Amino acid sequence: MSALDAPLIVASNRGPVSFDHDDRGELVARRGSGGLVTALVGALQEARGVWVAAAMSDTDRELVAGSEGGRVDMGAFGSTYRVRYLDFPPDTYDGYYNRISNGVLWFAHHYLWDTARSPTFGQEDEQAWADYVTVNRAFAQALAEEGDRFPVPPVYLIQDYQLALVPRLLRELRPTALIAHFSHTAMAGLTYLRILPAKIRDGVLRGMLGADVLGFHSQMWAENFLMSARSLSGVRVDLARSRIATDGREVLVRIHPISVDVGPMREAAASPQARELRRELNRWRENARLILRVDRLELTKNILRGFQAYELFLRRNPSWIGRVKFLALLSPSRMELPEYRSYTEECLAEAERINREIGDRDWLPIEVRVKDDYLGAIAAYGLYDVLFVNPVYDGMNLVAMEGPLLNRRQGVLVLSRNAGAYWRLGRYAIAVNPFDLREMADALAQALEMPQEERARRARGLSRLVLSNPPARWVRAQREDLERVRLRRLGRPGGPAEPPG
Ligand code: GDG
Repeated sequence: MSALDAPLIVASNRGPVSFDHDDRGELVARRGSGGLVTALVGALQEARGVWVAAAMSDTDRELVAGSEGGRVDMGAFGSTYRVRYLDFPPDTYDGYYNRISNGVLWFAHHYLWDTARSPTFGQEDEQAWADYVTVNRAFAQALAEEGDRFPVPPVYLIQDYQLALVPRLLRELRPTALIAHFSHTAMAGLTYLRILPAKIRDGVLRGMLGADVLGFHSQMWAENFLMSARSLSGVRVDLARSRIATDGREVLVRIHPISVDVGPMREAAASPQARELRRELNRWRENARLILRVDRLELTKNILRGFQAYELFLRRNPSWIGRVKFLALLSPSRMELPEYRSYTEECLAEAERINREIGDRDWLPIEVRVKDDYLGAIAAYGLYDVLFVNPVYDGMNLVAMEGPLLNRRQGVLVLSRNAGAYWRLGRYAIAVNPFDLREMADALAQALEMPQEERARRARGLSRLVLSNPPARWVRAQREDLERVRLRRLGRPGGPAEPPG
């Protein structure tokens, strides 16, 4: 059966829905937002597939306890796919998720360490790595079992850095399986990855190489992976064709930028609650122009330098004092990690200092709102004059895509060159080096002072580019890659036409 129509099995750390009890005690399923969930759930519905994920909440765990093998049929919630939950002891999950995934791999892929002082690897990391391997192995085992339940071989779409070992572990269990792995994050270059203990570095790279297809959001990350793979023994890398030969197999390295789902976002933006939120924001902004940022409170998002760049902009362009406001909508994230707690404090203190030094009784230059408020973000997208997206490194960055779709003021996008989104949207944005305060300050000035016609041209270009890549295409492209692999294995090269690049 063609990989385009084969049953679909998805694996990710977090599942597509979160279960909860409503006021009457009934179980309800809430679907996650974002292009990834939309694209994959759409494809799973069509294929009546399975999504394998870790149980997160107590309600997830209740479901696991009351179900056969952790399998939840989403039919009861109006969907046609199944979720299989894996339940891990808290200590094991902590080692796998907080310590290795978020504390080591996330830091490595986004160049987050201050290398004069950190990291130092020791005994504790050995245990945490063992936990990471245990969880990845359990995922691989569950995926193999789920695959066996279909009458024909499925295709596997494995998501992200938390499950980097799954392709290899699944390959060991099912040598002919069709496996794609997608990295939503940035991918660091080889010299930086060499910070990692060899066991972790090689484990991750060889783990990923168990797949047939490795997907990335941008060329920067794909190239970094190819160069790192070249350092492994027994691996041959064809840079020009973006292919890797290993273990008698071929691995394709592909670029498939994800997108956002415009329909539900526009619906949410048109809701009475969003309208009310916009009215409130308009009252708050008064006649000032609005610079907006929307981020998880996350080290990679470069919030601190963002405030400092804005301060520099105000100091160098005093005519803007009192005429512009910077709204930072920040949703709390990973507060289990000390680095995130102290970063949050630093960001808040810096905003306060700037307000104290530059603001006065009638005008404060920065407003920071720290809360989980997706609708608030959707509402604010409508109103910005400048959307400031300056991550130090970012796999893609969905905010850079969502803003232009919902904005009503022909707002300008200021975008870091180190965001995957730059690879797609860069020509219509003002590009910045996220470490260079001066360049970011100048970009803010340029954005605020840009002539109307130029703003309109860029805003049109951005929304056209985003709309031209619906989320379903992202899944389809990965299936097409797997179909090429399947045909090649059968000795029948060809299949879906290969896209350029
Ligand atoms: C990874 C990669 C890659 C905003 N406020 C709230 C909220 N949002 C939504 C936004 C947007 C999403 O969260 C954040 O998008 P990012 O792209 O910044 O995502 P990351 O979390 O860093 O995720 C990233 C992405 O995967 C997809 O492949 O683009 O590079 O790092 O949709 O509108 N969501 C909730 N509460 C809020 O207050 N729940």
